[in-house]
Amino acid sequence: MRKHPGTPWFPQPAASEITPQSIFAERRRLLQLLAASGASTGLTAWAAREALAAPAAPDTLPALPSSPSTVPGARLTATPTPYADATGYNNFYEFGYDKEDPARYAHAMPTRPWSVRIEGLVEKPGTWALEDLLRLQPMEERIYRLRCVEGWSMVIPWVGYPLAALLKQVQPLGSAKFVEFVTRADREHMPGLRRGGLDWPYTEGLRLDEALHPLTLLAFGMYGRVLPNQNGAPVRLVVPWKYGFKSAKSLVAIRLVEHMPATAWVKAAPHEYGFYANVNPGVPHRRWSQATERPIGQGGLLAPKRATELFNGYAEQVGSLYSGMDLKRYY
Ligand SMILES: Nc1nc2c(c(=O)[nH]1)N[C@H]1C(S)=C(S)[C@@H](COP(=O)(O)O)O[C@H]1N2
Ligand SMILES: [Mo]
Repeated sequence: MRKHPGTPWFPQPAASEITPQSIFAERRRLLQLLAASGASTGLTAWAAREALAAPAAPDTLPALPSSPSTVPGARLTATPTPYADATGYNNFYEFGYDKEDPARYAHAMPTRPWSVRIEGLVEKPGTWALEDLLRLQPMEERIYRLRCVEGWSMVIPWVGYPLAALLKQVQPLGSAKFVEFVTRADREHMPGLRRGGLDWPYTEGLRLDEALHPLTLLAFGMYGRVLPNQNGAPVRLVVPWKYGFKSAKSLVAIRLVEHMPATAWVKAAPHEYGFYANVNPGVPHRRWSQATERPIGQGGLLAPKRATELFNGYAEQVGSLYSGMDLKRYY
């Protein structure tokens, strides 16, 4: 992987191997493919709009559409949230507590060089350069609904591959039962770290079987482009059946452990946030109902709410992970 100052960090062919015209053609081809394969889904509108848009951005991240037969429920039949809303209304508390703060400040965070440490109970611990993560396997497009615990939701076409692909490479030991995720904490570039509230770095966790579930995504891009910093560049987790806070941004370490790890939210407010954090309209937050949600980018505060679904609509795929568990107790 060559590093050129001032160019994007993802692997690129040398300038001699590619012309701007062929980049554009490749993007068009990708979008046409997406539009064709997404017929009668929300993807169509999105891809069609993007296909018409002017020249390819230099931050294109091609992905194959995921096949609904290999990943049931991976593609929602809902219209994606407008890009401007998905990148302008964010939670990334390292950059501040207002929804506009991440878009305002995160661009200053350097996202290369970047690496992710794989540690703990694995056969092959080590440090993965971002370039190696990007090459591990072809990227897929996955349209998922992200439901924030605060009561709003978005529909986002992510680009990535299952976290399981990476975990299989590093081979968890039999004693590994949970996965802990550690994210970047950088005082120089993250103004939010100077404020209290959460214990930095922001950490999250999953049970190993949740981490290995094919819906659990390691995402590098969205809307066919590399992730904007405010959405968790250069690599984040996306766990679609859990509240948004489980989907940790800007990962720097993935640690396989035996015992349930503490997480930033459980440490900050143990009565309000549980380890599981499965989306569940029947289990209210201590201070508000979780029965409905406000879709972002569809008419603002006056927009009609939609009913929140058990496991955020992915019950058929993930319900069996929790059979026999009291979801009111393990919230
Ligand atoms: N490192 C880190 N990851 C994070 C957060 C955060 O504050 N820091 N916020 C979480 C919350 S509360 C939500 S709802 C989602 C929002 O993701 P989005 O901004 O890409 O929609 O990111 C999650 N991941
Ligand atoms: Mo959230």
